[in-house]
Amino acid sequence: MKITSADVIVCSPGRNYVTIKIETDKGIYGLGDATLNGRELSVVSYLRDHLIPCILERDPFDTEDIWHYLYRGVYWRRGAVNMTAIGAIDMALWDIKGKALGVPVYKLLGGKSRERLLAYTHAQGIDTAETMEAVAEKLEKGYKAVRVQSGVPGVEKVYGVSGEAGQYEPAVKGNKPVEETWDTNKYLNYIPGLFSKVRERFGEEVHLLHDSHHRLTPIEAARLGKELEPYHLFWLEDLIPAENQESLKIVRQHTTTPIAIGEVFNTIYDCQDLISNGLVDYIRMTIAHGGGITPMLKVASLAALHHVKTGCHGPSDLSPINLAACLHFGTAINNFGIQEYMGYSDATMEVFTVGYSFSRGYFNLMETPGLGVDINFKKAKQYEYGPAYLPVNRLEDGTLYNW
Ligand code: GCO
Ligand code: MG
Repeated sequence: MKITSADVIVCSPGRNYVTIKIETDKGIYGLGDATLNGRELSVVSYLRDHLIPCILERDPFDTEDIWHYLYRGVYWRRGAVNMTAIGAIDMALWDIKGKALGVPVYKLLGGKSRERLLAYTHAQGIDTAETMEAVAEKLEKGYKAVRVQSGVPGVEKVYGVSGEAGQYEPAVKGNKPVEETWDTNKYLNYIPGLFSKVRERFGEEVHLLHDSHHRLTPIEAARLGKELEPYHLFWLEDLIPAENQESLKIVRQHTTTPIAIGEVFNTIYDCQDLISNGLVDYIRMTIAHGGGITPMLKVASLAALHHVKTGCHGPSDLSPINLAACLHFGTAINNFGIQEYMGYSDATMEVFTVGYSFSRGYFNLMETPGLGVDINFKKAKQYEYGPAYLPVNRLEDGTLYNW
């Protein structure tokens, strides 16, 4: 079998998505998600101008060699744009392999390690009262795990809280980022009270998660972890920015609240110290941004050695193709932890058809060959791309901060 051509589709059904379609001489094609929120077109150009020409004529079954060819071939290793592009190709090649053999991709990765996959969703509100209602609504829908985010009184806009009712979407269409504001002190004073009320009302059984979105210093993160201990969180996510990983030791020394990190990582080298030094409990890398299924199997193996489980990033700013790839991966590995799931807009689901189902807090994979996802080109064309940016964040005195 040979790769004969490939193209990149950019569409915006509710939000921007980038998809690669790789064709073969056997009439089988594979799909991969190449979406990098806020920097979409850089991946499009990288794929079209540089990577696609390198994979023509290759046998799509040679995923290991093709991955190394692209990873080492660039010379300038790692980086989000590079690894998202490589990840999309790798995903599409596994899709082709599954379709060619008539089996779902998970069967090629290790087979079935579980019948269904636990997912967590988001609940958010402008304050505790609204957030509690959002949690109640998700529990009524059957979710077993909920990420709880709330606005903080006195802080104008907080990460994870939508301006209007409905789904949280941080990327705003326009030609430059919107600016948000932040106050750590107000946040730290507010969040423990929120979780106390949520536990009191909803009991111990529901898994609760929270995302600090890279906004704390190590000692502030330690305080939050410690103060949240009585509420037994499933995880606290991205407490501190991930560049200075040594500093997670301070957090670890002070709290038993489980820690999740890694949605912005793109290679095993970004997480190897955190994992091997026992500084995280869940690794958040995802298939699209982590360079594909091929390297993520290695991340999962490393994590398994150190009692770390997976918790793949699965926001609605990655397409259902990435979600499907995560589900095949999560079905096949032993140390699957949980899968993020925000749901998708109706427009998105007009464009993509999926081979998974979701019910009462769990995903079930269908036995469709390959990744089990498809894209409707005619529909996709109706939703035109427009530039969108993630926000930047400033402290109340105007200092630029982490978003
Ligand atoms: C999450 C993430 C997202 C990111 C978004 C950026 O935990 O789901 O933090 O909300 O902010 O994916 O594009
Ligand atoms: Mg996050």
